[in-house]
Amino acid sequence: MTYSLKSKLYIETLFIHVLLQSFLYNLYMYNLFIIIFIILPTGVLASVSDITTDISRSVEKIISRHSYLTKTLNSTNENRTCSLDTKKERSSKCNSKTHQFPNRGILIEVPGDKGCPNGMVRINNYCIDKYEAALVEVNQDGSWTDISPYHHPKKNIKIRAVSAKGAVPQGYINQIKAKQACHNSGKRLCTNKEWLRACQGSKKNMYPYGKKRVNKKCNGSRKIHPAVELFPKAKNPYSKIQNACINQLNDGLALTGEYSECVSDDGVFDMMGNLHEWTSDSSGIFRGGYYVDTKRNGPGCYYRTTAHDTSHWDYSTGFRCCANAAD
Ligand SMILES: [Ca+2]
Repeated sequence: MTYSLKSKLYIETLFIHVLLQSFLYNLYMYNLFIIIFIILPTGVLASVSDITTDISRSVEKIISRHSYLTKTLNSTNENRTCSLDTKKERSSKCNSKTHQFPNRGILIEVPGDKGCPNGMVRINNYCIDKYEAALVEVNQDGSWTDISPYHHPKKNIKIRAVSAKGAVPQGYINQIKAKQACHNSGKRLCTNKEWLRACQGSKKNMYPYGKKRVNKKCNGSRKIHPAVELFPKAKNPYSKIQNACINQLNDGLALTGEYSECVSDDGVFDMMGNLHEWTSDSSGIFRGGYYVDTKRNGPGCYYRTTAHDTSHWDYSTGFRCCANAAD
């Protein structure tokens, strides 16, 4: 019996051992199965997913950057289009009370000649603006704010003259404001003598471009007076010459430097035509004629208007600045 009992215990122990081994083996295989077919693929997929996500984000960044650049480029082009191609807009949708800002973002002065402030050409011992002046408002921190070139400058703002190519020059200004604008740019208005010398060039020509008049080299022969065109039914259209829409008509006021041959041998543009230009003369003289007429008050550079005092302004009155050369 003793032997049988021992044998029975042995067999039972062996049986339990086999079961346990089998269980452990199955558990091992089960874990192996889980690892091979579930955990590993999930990990791989997760890694692939992470990589895919990273790639997607990179692509999104690239697309976003491209979109930003495209928008910026389009925005720049829109601004430039508004700034440089405004003539159609000028005549078709003009409201005289609306302030337009065609010079936004384009008023860039090139470095001046030796001894001269920016935007200026040197002639002997003085400097003169290369272009008819545009205006900006100077903020307290020294930065600039655009103002409309089609309106007389508002009271109580600090204005500054800018000499830049491709700008709508400032009309609607009297000598008092023009003088302030030059002063705030570290410049001054030109004397009659300085202005005349700059217009005639080193050869003392009658016209900026030479000795004989050549039609259409300068902007000075518009066929219809713009006030008459804008107010055809008015009893006296000439009483409306401060209207902001006048200089926004087609074929009227040109951009600075637009008439590329209207230039002196010193490189000064638009001395004849486009806008009249105030000088420093205390009696109130502006010179050069404007886009309707460059003959009535004298030929070419000798055109001078003395009919108004220094507080007068209308659509045709502009200016440019001079300065003493630094050495
Ligand atoms: Ca002019």
